[in-house]
Amino acid sequence: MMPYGQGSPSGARFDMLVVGAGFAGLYMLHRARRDGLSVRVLEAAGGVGGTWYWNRYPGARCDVESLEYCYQFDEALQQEWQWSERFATQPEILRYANHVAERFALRRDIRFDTRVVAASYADATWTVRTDQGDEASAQFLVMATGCLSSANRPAIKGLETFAGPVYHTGEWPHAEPDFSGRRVGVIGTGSSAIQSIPIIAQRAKQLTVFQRTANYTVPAKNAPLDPEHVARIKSDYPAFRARNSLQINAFGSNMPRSSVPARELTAAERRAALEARWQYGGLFFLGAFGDLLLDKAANDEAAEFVRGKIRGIVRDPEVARLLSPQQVIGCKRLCVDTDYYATFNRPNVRLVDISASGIDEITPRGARVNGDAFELDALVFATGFDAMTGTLLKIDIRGREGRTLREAWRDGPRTYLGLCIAGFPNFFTITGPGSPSVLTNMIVSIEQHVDWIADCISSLRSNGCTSIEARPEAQEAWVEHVNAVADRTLYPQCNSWYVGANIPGKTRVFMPLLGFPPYVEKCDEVAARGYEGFETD
Ligand code: N01
Repeated sequence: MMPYGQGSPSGARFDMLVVGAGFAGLYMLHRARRDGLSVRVLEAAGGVGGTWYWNRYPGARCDVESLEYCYQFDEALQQEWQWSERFATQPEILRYANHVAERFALRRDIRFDTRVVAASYADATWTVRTDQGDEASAQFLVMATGCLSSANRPAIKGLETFAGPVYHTGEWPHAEPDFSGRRVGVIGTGSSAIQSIPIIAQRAKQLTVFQRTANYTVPAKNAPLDPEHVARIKSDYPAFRARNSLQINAFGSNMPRSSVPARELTAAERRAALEARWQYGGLFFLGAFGDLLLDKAANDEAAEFVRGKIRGIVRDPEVARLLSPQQVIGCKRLCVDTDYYATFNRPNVRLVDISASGIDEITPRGARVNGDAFELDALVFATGFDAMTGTLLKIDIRGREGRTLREAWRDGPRTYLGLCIAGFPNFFTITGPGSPSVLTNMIVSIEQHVDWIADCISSLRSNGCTSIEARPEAQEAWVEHVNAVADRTLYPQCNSWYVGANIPGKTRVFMPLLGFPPYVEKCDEVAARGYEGFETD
């Protein structure tokens, strides 16, 4: 049996256990240790990095700019680390995570290759069981398990008969598959597919893309970082960070969302605004109008603009038509690409529309759709994740009186502030459902949550309390608030993973909260009022 970090026997007791050593777990460990707590992190992977450890598929890259997608808790760290490109690649982000682990000597308190399978609460203590067959306990349990960490592997008839290798973008092997001379099939056209398809197309003999729903994607316009731009940002990094934290999504103060609604602009002005943002590249496209995600007419105009771009790029009109999404733009996560649409002009790439009835079956030699056979040597599932709740619900979590999280969340996730759950004392979720999380720069949201949790624990201890738990009525009011905010927008209108629509049978609830600045204000206010909405003991 492996020890829990250095010198800690199995069954050891800590002040805090953290599940996951991605960006959330790493900072939680650092901050709690700094506050004098004994902490252990349990991590299923063989290394740090979380999502950036697992998602090492070709072309994986962040869609938040690298100067923002990094920690700000340590000024020397943010000054010294050198990013090479506007949008960092997965290998570079993983190097950064490893650098942080090294720099702050975090590894000694992380146990790798250890998956938490159960956690239960009794007598102000959480006891956690792992797949290594041992246990550890702590006063506080922090789930730093990520929002997109449970791969969605759809059950397609005959899949087990396929003769070639099968990959999932979210669990990509460390040894890069060799696709040269091979006929590769990619299932799915979300962000992971849209990033990997242009690269796989260059490597494979033939690429077949199975598309259920066409997706909007805008060019990244990625480039090496300009040293003068970097120097400008770094000359006053804290002020840059402060400006970003006032943006609705906690990033992008260099190209803020317009406050002008589309209807107040002329047709030429609207077109110019969309074109400027298309040329600028990245998610900023959705900020072209103040009401782009609020007003259907404004949204339709942006959507049609992108369809026009697709028609201009893709030479075959039928392929262009199939690639043209029809849903509200932005209510599924907007994708950011390099050469995605142009890839469909390549002679070795074909698009198969499976919108009518999916893939009939996988056979040993490929896939069958509508009776047509497609021969394949390798299959790539780019089918996403059981987002936000999947990983938590796979763990047998039991709170007060043995109540399971599965029961508590039977009708969808319910939290107070996305941080705590009624019936589950001393249990925290970093970037949990009901917090801005996936609608923001995740690292900014992670730091805000970690600091809030650490401050909360310090306050409890200085008041001589041993436990804290969300009150049911505060939680209910919060769930209503999250839904009410979403209902004022166009977000709930699509079959997105934000509402759990990608997982058969999952309850439909809009899981993240829109609007970072008011959320931070609310969290600070709750703390300032002596943890309003919580019961302490
Ligand atoms: O997953 P997705 P993803 N048969 O859920 C299809 C983040 N991310 O891994 O739309 C056939 O978006 C599904 O079709 P449909 C980012 O937040 C960020 O690509 O459900 N197809 C869809 O096309 C992102 O949103 C970055 O009809 C099936 C695709 O698979 C999130 O991760 C990069 C199917 C899944 O798309 C998830 O992205 C990558 C089935 N049974 C990811 N089931 C960046 O930072 C599903 N599909 C840039």
